Amino acid sequence: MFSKVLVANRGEIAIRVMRTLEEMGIASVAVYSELDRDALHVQRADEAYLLGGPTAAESYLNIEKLLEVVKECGAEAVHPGYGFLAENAAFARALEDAGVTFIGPPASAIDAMGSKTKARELMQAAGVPIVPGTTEPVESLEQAMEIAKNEIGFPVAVKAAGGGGGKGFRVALTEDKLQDAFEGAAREGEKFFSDATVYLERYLPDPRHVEVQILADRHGNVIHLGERDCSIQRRHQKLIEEAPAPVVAGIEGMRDRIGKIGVDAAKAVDYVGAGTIEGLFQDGEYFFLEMNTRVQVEHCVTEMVTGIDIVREGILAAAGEKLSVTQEDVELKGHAIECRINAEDASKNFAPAPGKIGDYKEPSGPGVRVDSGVGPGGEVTPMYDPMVSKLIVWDVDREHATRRMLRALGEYEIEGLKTLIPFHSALLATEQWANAETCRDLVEDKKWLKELAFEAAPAPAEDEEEKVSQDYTVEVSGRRFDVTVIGPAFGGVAAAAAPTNGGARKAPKRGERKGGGGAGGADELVSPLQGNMWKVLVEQGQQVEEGQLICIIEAMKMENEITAHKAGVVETLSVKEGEPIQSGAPIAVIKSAAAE
Ligand code: MV4
Repeated sequence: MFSKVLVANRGEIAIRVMRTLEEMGIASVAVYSELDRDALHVQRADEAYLLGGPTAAESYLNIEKLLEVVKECGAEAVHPGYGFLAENAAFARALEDAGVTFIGPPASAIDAMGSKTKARELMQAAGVPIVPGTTEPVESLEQAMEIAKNEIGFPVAVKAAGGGGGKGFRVALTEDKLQDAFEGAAREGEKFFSDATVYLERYLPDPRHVEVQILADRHGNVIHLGERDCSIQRRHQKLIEEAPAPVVAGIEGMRDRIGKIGVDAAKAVDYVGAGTIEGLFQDGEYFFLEMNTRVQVEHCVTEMVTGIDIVREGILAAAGEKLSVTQEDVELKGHAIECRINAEDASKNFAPAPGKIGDYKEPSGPGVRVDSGVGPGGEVTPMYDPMVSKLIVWDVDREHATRRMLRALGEYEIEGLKTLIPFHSALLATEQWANAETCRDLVEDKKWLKELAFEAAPAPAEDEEEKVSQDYTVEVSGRRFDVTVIGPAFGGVAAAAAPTNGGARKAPKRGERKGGGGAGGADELVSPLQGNMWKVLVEQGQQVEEGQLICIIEAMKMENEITAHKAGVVETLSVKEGEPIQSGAPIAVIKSAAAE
């Protein structure tokens, strides 16, 4: 077994891994960025090394520096956690070349699952059911149209081959929407993954997100630990996860069937370690979506119902040992729920809400687990993930677990920043949650949110609905960084930073630029963020519907779709493709027919 392991991550997952290392008698090495000098994961480790500047690129994504530190500290293995370099095959290979063990699957498995078309092809060959659609890239819009019309039927999902987790995912409900979906998915694929390749799937209208936890060792043992339901998402960000999945528990033999699908999928890529098969469940059928070749945020709910330490099994497997459990040993007991306690303001469309934590008191008592990355006096910086902690509870069944979660959420005290605690409390108290109703687009559509009476949110003005980004200035070691956090409103929090030359740019306040009953007033559509005008989809004089796509602004490698705030005629169009645009700058003036 290893005697020293470097944890190439930060926050709660770094601490989670270190806890298991300590129990296994293995020394832990932390790495950190300039922003994280005082972070909990640094204090928790036996040794700690500075990687570099505050941005992820300078620190947690800095492969060269990580290899240096690995050599210097003498760790025999590296645990990547999730995010950052966890699914980076080049990093896994570089470690292998340096004679250091990557605690995860072989680089070949990361590669195989990284390309979603390749993964679909492999899975189909292995007898794993995939969502009906193409396994070959779709070359052109014409080809997409032909396949959609003649083979799949509408609605159709267009997905980026390099994608995953909902990035580069578009839906065309009807034929006339296919071009937008095709081009949108390709563009996003190009931006995020430098790969414009897309493929098509039949769009399932009301599925549940069900995933299977897999463990595999180098001795040919591949087992599953049952499934999780992660259907409560917003813009593809999971918010609440539970195990087991209510919809699977209700059907005789279904767990074994889904479990076998997961095991077959893992075997097909010679998987080693802990991994997850993500899939869609609808009308008693299960379809493979993608495999995550890492330990996931929500692995804890499976740990609670199985009693198995997933991180420990992953380390054993990486060290060449056998899993400590067999499939027969795996027994699901009770029910577990996890709420992600993000520093976000649900009443402001989940706007990121980083800041310094004041007083802080975690819930405890029977069946309560809190995996946190910060503590009293700690800081959630806009530079990284906005998660404060994961609150996980266990109880004998779903109803009791729900009550326990509500109790625990009530005990949680976090001063200084807004978190999702009120949102979770409200959601878990609904009848829809109690009935485990299907909930596609639940949070997006505000289908339930409408009924939630949490934290009196001032009704946003019609044109203020989509809070998409927030600007911050972060100062580290005398350098100033302008950071734009693009809210989960656009496919996840992506913090990006660029050093600034002092004079911090100020984001105009919406009220200021729109209020006052000025000439433009409520007709004016302004840019909610700074970026580059990527595509303009309307012309001057054109009639548009409320919600119609007007333009796409590229900012920090994210595509931001700007839609019409009202129906009417585009009287003025102030933007051109390829030009930079400032936050608050006018895009268009849309006059409603009635007002003429
Ligand atoms: C889908 C889908 C419907 N049809 N694919 C992809 C990433 C993950 N976040 C969910 N994804 C979906 N892929 C096809 N062919 C619907 C979703 C989906 C979803 C599924 C179950 C529960 C909640 C969901 C929320 C958003 C999207």
